[in-house]
Amino acid sequence: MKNILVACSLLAGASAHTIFTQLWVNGVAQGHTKGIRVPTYDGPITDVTSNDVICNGGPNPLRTPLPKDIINIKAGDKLTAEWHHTLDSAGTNDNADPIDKGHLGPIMVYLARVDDALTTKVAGLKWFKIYEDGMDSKGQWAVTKLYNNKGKVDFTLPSCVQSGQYLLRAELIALHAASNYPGAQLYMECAQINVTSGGSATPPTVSFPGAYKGSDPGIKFQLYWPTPTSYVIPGPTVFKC
Ligand SMILES: *[C@@H]1O[C@H](CO)[C@@H](O)[C@H](O)[C@H]1NC(C)=O
Ligand SMILES: [Cu+2]
Repeated sequence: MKNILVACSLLAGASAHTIFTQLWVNGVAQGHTKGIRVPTYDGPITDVTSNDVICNGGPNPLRTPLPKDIINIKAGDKLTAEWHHTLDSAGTNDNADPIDKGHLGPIMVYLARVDDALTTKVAGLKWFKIYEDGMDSKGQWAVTKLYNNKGKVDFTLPSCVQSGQYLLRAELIALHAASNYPGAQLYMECAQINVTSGGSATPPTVSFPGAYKGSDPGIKFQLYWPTPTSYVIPGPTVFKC
């Protein structure tokens, strides 16, 4: 019975994906898709070795022309990433907005320094993680909090990060089909930002692709049975000032 229910929920949720569509700075919305490289389709990336895990693309071509806006942020500002089922589902009665409730998993945010936030070259960038949320001790997932908060996730731009331009990569991983690899559904978009009033931090970095492996316990993961009691978020530890 349990297996039948799981199979049905997989079918029902198969296309209820998600897109990071708006960045807020200190509670101020910056505009729907403004400064964010959004895809034309809301599908997942499942190959963690592909360049498509950097800022999406591949099976979900990026909308062109790429945005020309760069969002100004002061180091230490409170940011909010807002996700929606599709580019058009915000404010509709789509019950799979911001995402299908069954797409449980973690949410992470990374930064990579760039000379120009409008750069089209994303291969080879060096990333550090500034936020993560997985599953808490009561079994509540980051995605459930996001769903209950209408797609919004709050985090802080670390106050010691150097001033300059960055790509901000916000990522959600849905684990409902992750018991084998490939199966985990990675959803990520990159926002173009300009950090001011920064410090002098030199965080350790990782590469995309490279930061995740198909065998990582947070990528190949059994979500349903036995009921998980812990979850190891993939990638590096969160950088703290
Ligand atoms: C970044 O912010 C600084 C300080 O306000 C400004 O001088 C610079 O023009 C900005 N760069 C971009 C690309 O917006
Ligand atoms: Cu999906």
